Amino acid sequence: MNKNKILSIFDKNCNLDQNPPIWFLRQAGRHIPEYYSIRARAKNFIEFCLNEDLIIESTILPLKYYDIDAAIVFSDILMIPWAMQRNVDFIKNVGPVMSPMIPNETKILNNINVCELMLPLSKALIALRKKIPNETSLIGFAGAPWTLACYMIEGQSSKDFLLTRKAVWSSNVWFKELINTLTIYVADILEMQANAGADILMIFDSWSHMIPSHFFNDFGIEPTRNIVNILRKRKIFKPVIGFPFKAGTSLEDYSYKSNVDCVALDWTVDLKWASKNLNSNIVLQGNLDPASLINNSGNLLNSVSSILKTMENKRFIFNVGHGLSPECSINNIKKVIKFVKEYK
Ligand code: 1CP
Repeated sequence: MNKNKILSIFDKNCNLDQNPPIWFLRQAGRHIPEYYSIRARAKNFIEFCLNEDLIIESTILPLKYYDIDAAIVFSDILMIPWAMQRNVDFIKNVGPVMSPMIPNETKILNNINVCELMLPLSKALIALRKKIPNETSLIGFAGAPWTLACYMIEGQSSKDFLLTRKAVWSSNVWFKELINTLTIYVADILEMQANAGADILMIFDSWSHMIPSHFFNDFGIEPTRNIVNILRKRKIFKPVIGFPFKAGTSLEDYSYKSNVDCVALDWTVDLKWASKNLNSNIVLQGNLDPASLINNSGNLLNSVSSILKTMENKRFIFNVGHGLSPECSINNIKKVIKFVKEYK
């Protein structure tokens, strides 16, 4: 049996009579006080994501606090738009901003060596794989093409991503070209991370709920399937986790057609529904509401217990249904980990 607890879950013949492995989305960030002193050592957030030593320190940080089964490498999905010269900046209390792409007018740069520009990420992963225990999975990641296109067209986050949705309908050829270019870059950066030592790859489609349903297959499922297929052609056979955030009933199609090995579920998904309707040949991950970790109302462990019960004897990775927020309490997280590890 594979000693690496999360990797073992991807084996169809794995022993299901054990507690599920556990890690947390955005575990390396702002809820841990030391994070702020690591971040303060970089001139800005981009420099942070390009500094090998700082990437290593922040990736390892949650392992010092928690008995968890994975480390997710510190980076950001917006490093690809940065590599595509979109002038990405992270502004305090605002979030990410960049030069917006004007549909049909902005040239799509399709000859960029994103891997070369993100070499410190690769170097950090090589060092991290040696530093962390063999039992702990190292996770590499990228944003899905749709979500990256959303930020690149709006130039920032948005409530409804109207400019992007308009581009889908009115500038469909240009939009498809953007998605196809991003697909290649995401595959490149995931391949680089796998070759540098990432055991598992994750694709975040954080704005998949903004895709008009008419286009969910074209822009939610197809690009992910293409990325997985490119990786397999390039002989990268490491498991891929897809996270189509709040995709609702489209999760069903996604689970069968996107070729991912695991679907991460957000906190709105009913796990009973998911177990019944999603592809039973793949692993599921999720889906505790991260808000339950802010103030412990007493319902926290009931909710954890109900997740464990529903997913008992299934290939499942315990996680939150979205990233930890700065208010999440270290003590609550520790309580959840203890409960999951001692469940059986
Ligand atoms: O898990 C980890 O801690 C590893 C690092 C990580 C990951 C996986 C960071 C560091 N970002 C991400 C992914 C990411 N980045 C996503 C996908 C996951 C999700 O939906 O949350 C998204 C949408 C982004 C874009 C982004 N970067 C935002 C969201 C803005 C919005 O649209 O609402 C923000 C605030 C950032 C900055 C950022 N990236 C990472 C951290 C720790 C931070 C906060 C920066 C800081 O204030 O220190």
